[in-house]
Amino acid sequence: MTEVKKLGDAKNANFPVDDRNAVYHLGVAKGELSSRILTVGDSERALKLKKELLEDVEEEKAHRGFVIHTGKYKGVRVSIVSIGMGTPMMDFLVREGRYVVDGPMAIIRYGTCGSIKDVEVGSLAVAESSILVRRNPDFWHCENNKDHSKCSPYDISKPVQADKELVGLLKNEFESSFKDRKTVVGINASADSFYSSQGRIDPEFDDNNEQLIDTIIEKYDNKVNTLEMETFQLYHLATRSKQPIKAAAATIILANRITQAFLDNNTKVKLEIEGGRACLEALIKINLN
Ligand code: R1P
Ligand code: URA
Repeated sequence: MTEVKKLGDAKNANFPVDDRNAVYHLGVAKGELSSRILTVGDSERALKLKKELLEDVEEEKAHRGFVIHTGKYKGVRVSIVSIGMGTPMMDFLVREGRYVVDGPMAIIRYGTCGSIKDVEVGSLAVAESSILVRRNPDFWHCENNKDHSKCSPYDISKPVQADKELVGLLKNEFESSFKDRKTVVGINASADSFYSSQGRIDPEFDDNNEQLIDTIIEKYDNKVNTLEMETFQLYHLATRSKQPIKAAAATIILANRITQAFLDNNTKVKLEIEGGRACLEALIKINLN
C-alpha cells in the first residue's frame, strides 16, 4: 500500500529536512533509496515495472508527486522512481536523492519522446548527450515591445554528456532485447515545454516557434534524434555532482514529428516493460566501486 507519511517540521531553510533527516520533496531519509535508480515520468509505468520485475519489494513511498518503489532485481537492490514531468522534478530527484544516498550512484531515465528524424514510432533511443531548449520570455517582453531582433525566442544550449560506460551497457541491452526494432543512439534535446519549445504549433498562443525544429536540426548537424523534457537536467547535475553519479537515458519513440505518427497504447505498454527490463539489466551491471 502507498505510504503517505507526513514529514515532520523542517529544520533547515537552505536544505530542508525533518527530524529523521527525510528530504522535503522526495520524503525519504538515508537508507530508503537505492544507489541504483531507474527513473520514469509516469507513475503507472513505475508501478507496472515494479509488479513485473521487482522482488522483495519494500514499503512504497509517495510524496509531492514522487513515488518510490524499492526492491530487488536479480538480487540487486534498486529503486524505481516516478517523478512526473519536467526538469524541476529531475532536479529534486538528483539533489535530494544525492543527499540520502552514500557514495557513488547510478541513475537511468526511461521515458517517452518525440523524434525529429526519419525513425519509426516504436523504435528506441539512447541519449549519448543532451542539449536544453528553453523558451526565452524576454523575446516577448522586450523593453520597447517591438525590438525582437536583439534576442531569440528559444535558447539552445551546448550538449552535456551521459556516462559513456552506462550508455554502452544500455545500447547493448536495447539492441539485444529489441532485435526487430531500431535503437538509435545520439543527441537528445530536453525542452521546457511539450508544446512551444518542442516546435508544436498551437494556434491559441503566440509562440514564434515555426522555425525551431529546423534550427535544432541545423545547429547540431542533423544529429539530434529525440525531444523530451528531463534528460538534460539529469546529465547536467550528474556531471556537476561532487560525488560520482553515472547517468544515462533511454526512450521509447512515441511521436514522429515529421510524419505526425503516434504510437498505439498496447505497443507502448509492451515497450515500457521490455525496455524497463533492459534498463534494469544495465543498472545492475554498472560498476559503482
Ligand atoms: C511528456 O508527455 C512527458 O513524456 C516524456 C517527457 O519527457 C515528458 O515527461 O517522458 P515520460 O514518458 O518519462 O514522462
Ligand atoms: N514526450 C515528449 O516530451 N515529446 C513527445 O513528442 C512525446 C513524448
